[in-house]
Amino acid sequence: MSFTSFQIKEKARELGFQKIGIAKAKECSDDQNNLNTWLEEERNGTMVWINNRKEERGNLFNYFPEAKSVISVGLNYYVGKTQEDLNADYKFSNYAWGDDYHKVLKEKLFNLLNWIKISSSEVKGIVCVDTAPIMEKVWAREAGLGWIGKHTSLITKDYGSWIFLGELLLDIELDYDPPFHEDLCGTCTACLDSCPTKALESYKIDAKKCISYLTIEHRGEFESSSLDLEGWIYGCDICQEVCPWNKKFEQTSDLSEFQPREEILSYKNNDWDNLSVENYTSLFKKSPVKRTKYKGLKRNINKNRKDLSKCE
Ligand code: B12
Ligand code: SF4
Ligand code: SF4
Repeated sequence: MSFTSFQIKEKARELGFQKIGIAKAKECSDDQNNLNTWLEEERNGTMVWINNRKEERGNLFNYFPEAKSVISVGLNYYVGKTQEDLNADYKFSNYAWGDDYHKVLKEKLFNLLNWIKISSSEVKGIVCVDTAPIMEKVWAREAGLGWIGKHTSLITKDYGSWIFLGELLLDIELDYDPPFHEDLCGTCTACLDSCPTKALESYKIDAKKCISYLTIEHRGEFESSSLDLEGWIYGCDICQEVCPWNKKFEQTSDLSEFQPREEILSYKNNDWDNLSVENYTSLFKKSPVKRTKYKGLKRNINKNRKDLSKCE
């Protein structure tokens, strides 16, 4: 092998990742138990795809039997703006203001894999970003990037939790980083106290109650008429906005792909209320918002519109 762990990290940094760590591939039985209990308690709602591949998600070797190393990377997406910078009363999660992160991270990770293959063409690797059946936050923790907070997202000491995660799984041994086994949440409960739908218990989420799930993953009409989306038409950032680690350590990314699309900043309530299929299609080209489809986004806008009109 003609490269070292150090050189892989240098290359990953050159590709733009702020956080990089390497974990030894292994079974993580406590995390697997947490996943299984979470599923037994039906906290996944209608996300049956988590249950369908739980054997792989809970044990990396069921997904990639030859795995030896997990290169975990983090890409900062905080762009220095908040919901206050949007012109509408509607709120729109900052992770979806720009281009689809799946594509952005995958491109960089494939670049890294191809670079490795130049010197060792026989190396087998798998690029993962979000959709692969693995527990990304667990691997980020094992690779030393940070800890899983009470709001269940991965927090880093230098960028807070505003980072996307991705992995390159390899069938070769490398030098490993120490896992991040500290829990720096301490006695703080800001996220638990601020979640408007009480979706969070310490370190555990009930996705069915989470506004992010309801506005992105849930299909069809909302069952409860008393549901309040608190103005969010796509995703929800509250538990991250209130986290002291974000308030103190968030750093602004100048990555062009993650900068907010002009319309997201400038649209008024009226523009969202009258969003046409054509506007939707052009505005959300290459964006993660495509996941809800026009119908889903429209449903979210209408639900919030009814709540807003009650306050007028
Ligand atoms: C399903 C999913 C969701 C679901 C469920 C969220 C969740 N926390 O599980 C919904 C739709 C709600 C969601 C929302 C969001 N998501 Co999401 N999501 C995922 C996905 C695809 C799988 C997560 C999963 O497997 N969940 C099942 C649970 C059981 O697994 P887990 O959370 O990893 O399990 C740990 C903890 O939950 C905890 N735990 C669970 N049960 C128990 C029990 C006990 C006793 C203890 C102590 C601990 C504990 O420990 C587990 C490990 O041991 C990942 C990508 C991936 N492949 O991992 C992205 C991912 C987690 N999402 C991401 C993002 C950005 C979001 C949002 C911020 C988007 C938004 N702004 O709207 C929100 C955040 C909401 C929140 N508070 O978590 C990022 C998070 C990046 C980061 N820094 O952590 C990921 C990693 C995608 C990526 N590639 O960047 N998401
Ligand atoms: S994303 Fe919003 S609804 Fe979901 S757990 Fe966090 S604060 Fe609660
Ligand atoms: S708000 Fe407090 S408890 Fe919640 S994740 Fe951040 S530090 Fe941890």
